[in-house]
Amino acid sequence: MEGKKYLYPSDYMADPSAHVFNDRLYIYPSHDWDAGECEDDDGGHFQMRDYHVLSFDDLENGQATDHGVILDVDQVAWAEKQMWDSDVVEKDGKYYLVFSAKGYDGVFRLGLAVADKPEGPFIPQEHPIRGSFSIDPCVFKDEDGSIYTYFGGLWGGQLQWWQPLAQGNAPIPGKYGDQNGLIDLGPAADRKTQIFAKPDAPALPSAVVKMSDDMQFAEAPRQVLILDKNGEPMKAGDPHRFFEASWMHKYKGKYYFSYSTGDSHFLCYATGDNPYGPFTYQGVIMTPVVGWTTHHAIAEYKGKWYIFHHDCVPSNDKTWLRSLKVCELHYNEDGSIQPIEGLD
Ligand code: FUB
Repeated sequence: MEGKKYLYPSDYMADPSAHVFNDRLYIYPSHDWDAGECEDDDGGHFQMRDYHVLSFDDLENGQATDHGVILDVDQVAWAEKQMWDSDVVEKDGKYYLVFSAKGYDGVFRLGLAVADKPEGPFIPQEHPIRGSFSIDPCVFKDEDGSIYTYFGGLWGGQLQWWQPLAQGNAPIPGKYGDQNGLIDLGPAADRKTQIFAKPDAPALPSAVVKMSDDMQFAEAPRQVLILDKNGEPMKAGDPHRFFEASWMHKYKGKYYFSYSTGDSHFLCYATGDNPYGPFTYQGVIMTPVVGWTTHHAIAEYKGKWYIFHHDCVPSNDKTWLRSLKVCELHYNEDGSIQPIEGLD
């Protein structure tokens, strides 16, 4: 594939998850629209209400098929708004959509909806996944059939409310105790210059959890530890630390955990030898794109590897109106990923 291609120019969509089901490529994006909300550091301008699914049988030369709305916020009893990133996994012939949404209590949780086909319709469960929190699920099925969900996102994604994970499920909004190496955020208007952890403290980790047969959490979520090349936990002040948008894929037996660095706008990756990690930081996959957020998925289709992501070029940099894009992903002989220029 030469260069990059916009996947669906006729609508604003973002946060792609990509999977091949029955030889067809499916993209599960967030569905952006202009809700007229002011931009803020908690993502209040991302007021998505529904999900569509797109599919392709010829990614490079063909057009996307839009299968229409597969789930609307009004169908989900527990969710009030903000249908953010989602992912889909196949298990025993059923398709499970795991999605992020904000409940009536103002807390982001992960929801579950089930379908008989990859293109839906998806029937939501009445309650969020037990013990879930924060945003941006990536549901990864390993070769032995075990399913893991990676999730979490800082700032508006509320991951900082749930540190340390071992303390149970009660959120602690507004509290950033020193014992965790965290500092108080102060008023929202000041946030741009602040971070949630002291720069030389370990970066706040995302979470991974094994799923049970009924696609609930089979265990307490574990921290996803990213180590630097010296084997030390990556620091909160490192511009390559985790922020949101987890993705997991496997290449030549290695586990590749990739993510967005949020306020420093990179897509980065770390590798490990099992699904729980720890993962060792390897480098940047994509430099910043036009638009504040960057978010991706990596999948193999018809013998080639691709990265799916979004940018805000078509909307003239309106950060809440993003467009899906794809290009090829290339590995070096040693398994490292060749970095991609985000502005191309
Ligand atoms: O789409 C809303 C949020 O923006 C996602 O959850 C993040 O990953 C970022 O792309």
